[in-house]
Amino acid sequence: MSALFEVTPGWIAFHPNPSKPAFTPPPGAVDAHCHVFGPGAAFPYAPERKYTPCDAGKEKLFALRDFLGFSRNVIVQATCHGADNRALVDALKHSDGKARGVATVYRDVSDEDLHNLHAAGVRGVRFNFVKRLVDRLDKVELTEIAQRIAPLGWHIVIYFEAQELPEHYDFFASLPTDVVVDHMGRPDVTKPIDGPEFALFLRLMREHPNFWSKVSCPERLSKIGPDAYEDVIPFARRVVEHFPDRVLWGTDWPHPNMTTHAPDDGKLVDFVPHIAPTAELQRKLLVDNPMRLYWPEEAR
Ligand code: 0GY
Repeated sequence: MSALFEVTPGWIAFHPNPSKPAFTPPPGAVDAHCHVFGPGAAFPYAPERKYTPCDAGKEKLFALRDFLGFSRNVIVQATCHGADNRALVDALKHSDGKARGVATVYRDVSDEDLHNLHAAGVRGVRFNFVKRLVDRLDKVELTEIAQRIAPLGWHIVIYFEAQELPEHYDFFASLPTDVVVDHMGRPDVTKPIDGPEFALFLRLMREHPNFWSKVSCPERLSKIGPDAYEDVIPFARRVVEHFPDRVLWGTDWPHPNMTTHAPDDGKLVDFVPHIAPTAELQRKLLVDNPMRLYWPEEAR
């Protein structure tokens, strides 16, 4: 509970005691999708937010990184902080260079703000199309932002649900930078993997070599039950095998808006060898690809 903010009723906090994964990530592994929430007393939640989370600060995130056997984080701005990136920047600055970030900005962002975000370690912006998370969806504004961040060498992270892809397909394809799709575009895994919905997402990836995908969030996509992800494996594995050089993976800690359970982060890490079955695929997914996108100056 934050001192200033009342957590959304029914909010499920992150797992207090995740298990140690059986799978050992390769050296230098990057958790490329996670968040920090507040703490609200220091970094207030945004007035336009759709939920108020429990506080989940940088110290806990960095401790989890070490416990799970990862080396670095990519911290993604969550909608509960709107375009106030102070909690993100604070986490980046306290990470000893082991975290980079994806911010949210609106059209009023100044060049100086962008410069400061870059200096702190931000390398991308996130555009959110999920209607339960944001009211703001102005493609003219997003186009302006895309044009302003492109010269910085940043990329765009997009979050949408599978049924929304036809509506936004042409807009996505027009984006001028690398584009990272969160959680495989949230497929409905009860539908056939060879059906039209997932085929459209695969086509986006295939026809646009600037597109990348996070093969993350089985805990949201699975319909099987707490900490069981067998129904998501074929979808994620297909993306990894078809696009091994353009996939990323992350825990999604502290797991905003889970309605059923607090995922065990150790079990999430154990999902990785099921979707990336060889050491080479694991190294690309967890090390080479995120390093190329977020730490290009160090990438092999
Ligand atoms: C995620 C998923 C969710 C939330 C956010 O920014 C956010 O609030 O990303 C969600 O509710 O599905 O990737 O963390």
